[in-house]
Amino acid sequence: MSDEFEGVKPSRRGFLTGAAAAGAALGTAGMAKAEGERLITEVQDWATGLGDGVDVTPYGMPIEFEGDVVRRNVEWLTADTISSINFTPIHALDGTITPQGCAFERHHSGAIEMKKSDYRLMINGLVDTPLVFTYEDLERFPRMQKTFFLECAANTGMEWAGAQLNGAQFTHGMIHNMEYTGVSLRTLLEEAGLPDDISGKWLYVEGADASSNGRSIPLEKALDDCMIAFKANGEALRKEHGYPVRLVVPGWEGNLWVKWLRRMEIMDAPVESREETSKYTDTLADGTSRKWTWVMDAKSIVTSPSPQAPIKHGKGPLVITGLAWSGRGAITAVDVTIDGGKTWQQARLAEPGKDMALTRFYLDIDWDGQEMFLQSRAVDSTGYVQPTKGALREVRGLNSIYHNNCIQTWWVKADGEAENVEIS
Ligand SMILES: Nc1nc2c(c(=O)[nH]1)N[C@H]1C(S)=C(S)[C@@H](COP(=O)(O)O)O[C@H]1N2
Ligand SMILES: [Mo]
Repeated sequence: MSDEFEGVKPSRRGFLTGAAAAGAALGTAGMAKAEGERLITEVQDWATGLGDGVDVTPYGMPIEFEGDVVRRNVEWLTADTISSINFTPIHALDGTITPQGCAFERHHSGAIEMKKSDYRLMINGLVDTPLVFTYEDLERFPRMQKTFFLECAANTGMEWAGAQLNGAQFTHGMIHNMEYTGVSLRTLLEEAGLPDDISGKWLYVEGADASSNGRSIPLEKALDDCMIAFKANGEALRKEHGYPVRLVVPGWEGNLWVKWLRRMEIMDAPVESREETSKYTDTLADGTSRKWTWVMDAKSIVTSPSPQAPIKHGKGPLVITGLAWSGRGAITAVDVTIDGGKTWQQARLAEPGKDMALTRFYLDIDWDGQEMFLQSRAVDSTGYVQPTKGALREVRGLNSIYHNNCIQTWWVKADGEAENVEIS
């Protein structure tokens, strides 16, 4: 063994001590018993024959036993599957990156199929030179790579008037988090030549699908941190996420992240399109509405245990885990309560929070087997604290849809099953 490994290899004594300590901790929980473990002591089928060759799976799918980790619909929201939505199985995922294959989809007129060779992107309006780029043109600009969450403004929107949907996938699954590769929007807009004075200017963005999903973005935001992405999690965007090119608008509502991006026009006023007037406008408690609520405020959710991820192992060591995010910056802390908010404990962040990306949190407890009212509460780098449902309702009333970032409660019963409830 070469010298550079000496320092990192655990000494035999250290290793044994570690193993003994772990054994003791697990022993109290009644798990990890060596005695009578036939899966260890007897030779199994998979060890007597050969496995698949490397030619069997040119592109891999999850193993069949994970077949329930899939997008799901809510039937009464899905009368029409073309202008519709499905949900990410966040209750069954861990870490922070959402695989494209189970990342929720939202289409206003279905997912369209376009070849890279047919792709064109136009920049026009108040620019020096209107331009049309091919896909290959876009690949020749300096690239950037960053991870961001996309949350539909309607995520948790069914929960305003009461606890409705039984599962984190359904209450909070209109979210995904991917590592994007692409070109900064500023780079492209500068190529076309920006107006001398950008203040008060807008960028109207639209997609190539029949709905076009046109939205107006303040030019300041477009030049700040937006990007046009052609890769997600290292591979080409999937058709349903906008292949070959989508807009990435960090921290802002998903509706602005135009898929199959086709045209961007610099204007001196917003368009006030359907998607930013009759939709994506928030009704308030007094019946009036507010618009231009682009930023997704800090929010968190316990993904397990939860209604679709009940506790099956009984009392003892329990890993409570979930996700937190903020459109205004990074998550700095997540608190968890098991008694409906009487007492809070600070959860462990798996990694320090990153700006406008999902953060994974864990709280390891010794569960006494009694019912719990489980909640999580996110704090972001602006100091903002995720509000209770009651506090949010005071401002927003019961008839809102979008931007519901309230604290969620799971009632975990003594048998480990969990239910979506509200506590007053
Ligand atoms: N062209 C186009 N872009 C679109 C949409 C659409 O229907 N057409 N839906 C928007 C909405 S409302 C959301 S929440 C996100 C969803 O992105 P996803 O399908 O990748 O999850 O895309 C946005 N971009
Ligand atoms: Mo959305």
